[in-house]
Amino acid sequence: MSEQAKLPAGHDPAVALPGEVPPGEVTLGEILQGEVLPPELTAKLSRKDFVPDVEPRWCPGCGDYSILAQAQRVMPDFGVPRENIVFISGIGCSGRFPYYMNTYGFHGIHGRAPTLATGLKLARPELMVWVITGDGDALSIGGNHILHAMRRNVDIRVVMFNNRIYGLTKGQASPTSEFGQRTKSTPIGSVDYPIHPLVVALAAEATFVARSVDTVVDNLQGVLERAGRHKGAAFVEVLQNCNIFNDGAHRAFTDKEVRADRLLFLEHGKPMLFGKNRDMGIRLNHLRPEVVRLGENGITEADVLVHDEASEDPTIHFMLARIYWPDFPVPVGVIRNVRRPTHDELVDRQIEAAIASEGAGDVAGLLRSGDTWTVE
Ligand SMILES: Cc1ncc(C[n+]2csc(CCOP(=O)(O)OP(=O)(O)O)c2C)c(N)n1
Ligand code: SF4
Ligand SMILES: [Mg+2]
Repeated sequence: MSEQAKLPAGHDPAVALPGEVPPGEVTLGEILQGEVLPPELTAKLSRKDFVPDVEPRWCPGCGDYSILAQAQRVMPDFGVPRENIVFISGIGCSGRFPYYMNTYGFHGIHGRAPTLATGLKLARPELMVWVITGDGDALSIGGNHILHAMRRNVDIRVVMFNNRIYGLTKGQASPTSEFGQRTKSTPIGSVDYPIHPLVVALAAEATFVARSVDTVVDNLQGVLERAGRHKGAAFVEVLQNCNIFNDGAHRAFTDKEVRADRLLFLEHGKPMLFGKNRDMGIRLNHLRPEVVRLGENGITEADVLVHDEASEDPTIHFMLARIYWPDFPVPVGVIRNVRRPTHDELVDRQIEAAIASEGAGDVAGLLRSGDTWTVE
């Protein structure tokens, strides 16, 4: 079904959904720049332009390769010159990503990529800023940082590679490792309950929240493209296989043979149907989600929930972020997509208003004003 579609079915690609920069004649690059760029900068780039002259160093078979390839594929579509794109990462196997993108990049310290990105976006709002992070980087040491970047609606796109393990440090439990999972740091089983990353993103008020899978490449491209066009804080969870330390963590519902029955491909404005025959659906029963089969007990398509990614009320979005295999199919695609003024827009407005009422600032005068002391 929609796995093949880059944008939700029924969605005219020339018309932007709420919260999106419209694809079409005006490129995202022009909008970010606030001006029309000279043609040599907007000349259509290709995937190859984003492939640098270095060989990626991940384990053979790692899911990171596919995420990199899909990101390189969608990047030319934005019409943003490479020198105006920045990938910022923390520490982890995922943290190597900026080296493999032929753009500007910044390999930061553990968990602090959202912080670096916030500063960069504030200083240079015309840049397109991406954050690449892992489940440990984003939700252990960086948990606090990710929350505040999201709640401020900083105009950045966070892509979290979720392999449910610390890969780089060779296999310790992460905040998304399963309860009871045996890892190097939990040899007789983890007694910690895993975090649902998208629930955290929603709770932190992210304005774009989505999930995809490293091996479901069309869906992944579509989600990255939509995240790229979003204006505001975007959080994308990519279910990624670490074939060395947590092989097959997502296999039960992402393998080709089973995914039609076990993934729920979300489409804005469409009923939440899934299954090879599209005869299974999700409905609400006394505020609880429930899997139903069309035709059984008088159930029809009209009973099935219709996905509304643009709803300001996040109740159903929270439900979608929480339901999971084996009790439910795993939702993939865009869960939430709303438009709110971004951090840099609000700061700009504040500065303009302050200058209008107080006049232009004088830093030297400010430093010399009020109480001053001489330290002897
Ligand atoms: C301050 C600090 N603490 C701990 C570490 C060790 N460390 C490096 S990467 C990592 C976890 C990475 O896991 P994750 O974010 O899931 O990335 P993955 O390697 O799985 O892509 C840890 C604990 C560090 N580099 N710096
Ligand atoms: S340790 Fe895992 S996540 Fe890291 S490169 Fe190897 S397979 Fe990928
Ligand atoms: Mg990890």
